Amino acid sequence: MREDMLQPDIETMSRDQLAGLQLARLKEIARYVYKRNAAWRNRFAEAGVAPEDIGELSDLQKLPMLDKEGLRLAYPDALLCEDRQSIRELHMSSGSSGTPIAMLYNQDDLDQWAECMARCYRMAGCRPGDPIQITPSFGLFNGGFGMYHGARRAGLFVIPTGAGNTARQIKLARDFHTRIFTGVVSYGVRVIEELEKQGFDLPDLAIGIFGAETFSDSMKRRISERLGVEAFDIYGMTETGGVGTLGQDCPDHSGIHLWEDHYLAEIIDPASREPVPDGTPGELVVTSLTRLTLPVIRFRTGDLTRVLSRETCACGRTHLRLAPITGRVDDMLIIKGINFFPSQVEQALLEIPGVLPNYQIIIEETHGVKDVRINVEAKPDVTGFMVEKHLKERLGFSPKGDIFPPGGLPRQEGKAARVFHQPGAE
Ligand code: DLL
Repeated sequence: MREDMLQPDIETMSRDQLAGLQLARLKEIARYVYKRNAAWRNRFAEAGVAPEDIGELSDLQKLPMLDKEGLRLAYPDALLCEDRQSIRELHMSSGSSGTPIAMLYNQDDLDQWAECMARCYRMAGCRPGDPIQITPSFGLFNGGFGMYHGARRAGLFVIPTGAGNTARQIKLARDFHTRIFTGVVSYGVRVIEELEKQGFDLPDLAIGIFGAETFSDSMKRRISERLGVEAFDIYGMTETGGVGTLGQDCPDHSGIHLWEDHYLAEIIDPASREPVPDGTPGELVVTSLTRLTLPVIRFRTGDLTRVLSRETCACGRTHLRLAPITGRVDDMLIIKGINFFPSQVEQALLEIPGVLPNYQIIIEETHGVKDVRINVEAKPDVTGFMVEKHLKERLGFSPKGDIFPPGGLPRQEGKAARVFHQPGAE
């Protein structure tokens, strides 16, 4: 019995077996959506394809892609493939641009979600009875409930604190010997601040599971060291069924294992929409093979990553590994001809000793010319010159900005907004 695997047979299945399973499931899900939903039939018809045209895995490319806009237009339930009576839960993305995206679940979908999440927990070293503190919010955001469903499946002792009230979170973690701490990445930073303020640590903590935001290597290092945990990067999104559905890194920390029996991954060039070879960065496109109420086929996630490896991992798992998500296709900033992602700014900032993981990237526009200011919190011995010099070395340009004392920048609940556009600058 391997304690670190929930389903060893599936998690270590040979690549050939996995491909066979994926093909069978792809054919099935194509037939299923076609039979169950008129909007899916129309989508297939517009692309000139029918479920019978899927003979091998590469035929996936004949199927039409679905993007966020398509899902927004389908709000609340135009792509529903199950009977209304069988629906058991709703989650929704907050949707920065107006109409949200809704995800509906029947019992099988909830079980599938719990299974994916529980695999992540076991992979991170969580064992039945371990106290787990779940700090993402419980509500329409999928983070809290997804981690809850998975923790029940994995037999953990659930402490469902939800978001906020950091002082109380720490008290509970001490009183109930929390071993596993979960949250959105920026909340890990909040907890560290509070611990430093209170002047103690949490000796029982061993595992930190964070996600929902880009998680640079420097941030991982900080969180691991200061919180005294092994930090794991968990991935998922509303559209694929929520947190953990797309996997997590294992103790080898050599990429995010994507649960390939449940999801088919493609990486495309976002401009041409053509597939790119393994190792080349691009946009992740995902097909859910086993979800029933609102399956997605060739969903353009907007997330940038690359396939790191399809070889068997040191942990024994065969499911492919993705690079940590570097950002979203539409996050890329172009300032004075230089392209960069907010995650690169974070990585560079945190390499400077004394700089704290709270920052703002402010895009300003004067007479049609864009410029960027980077405000950051830092300890008193950090100077503006040090920050500018390091950013120049790492990013190729030297943004202006201010240094704030620890706690000087505003705090946010939930996912942290890092990029702000000043009026007039778009
Ligand atoms: O953020 C699910 C989640 C909750 C993941 C808690 C991990 C922990 P959404 O609100 O739908 O769902 O946002 C999904 O967040 O497309 C990515 O852009 C980003 N994201 C999620 N996980 C990661 C990660 C949840 N590990 C969107 N690294 C996704 C980087 C992530 N970005």
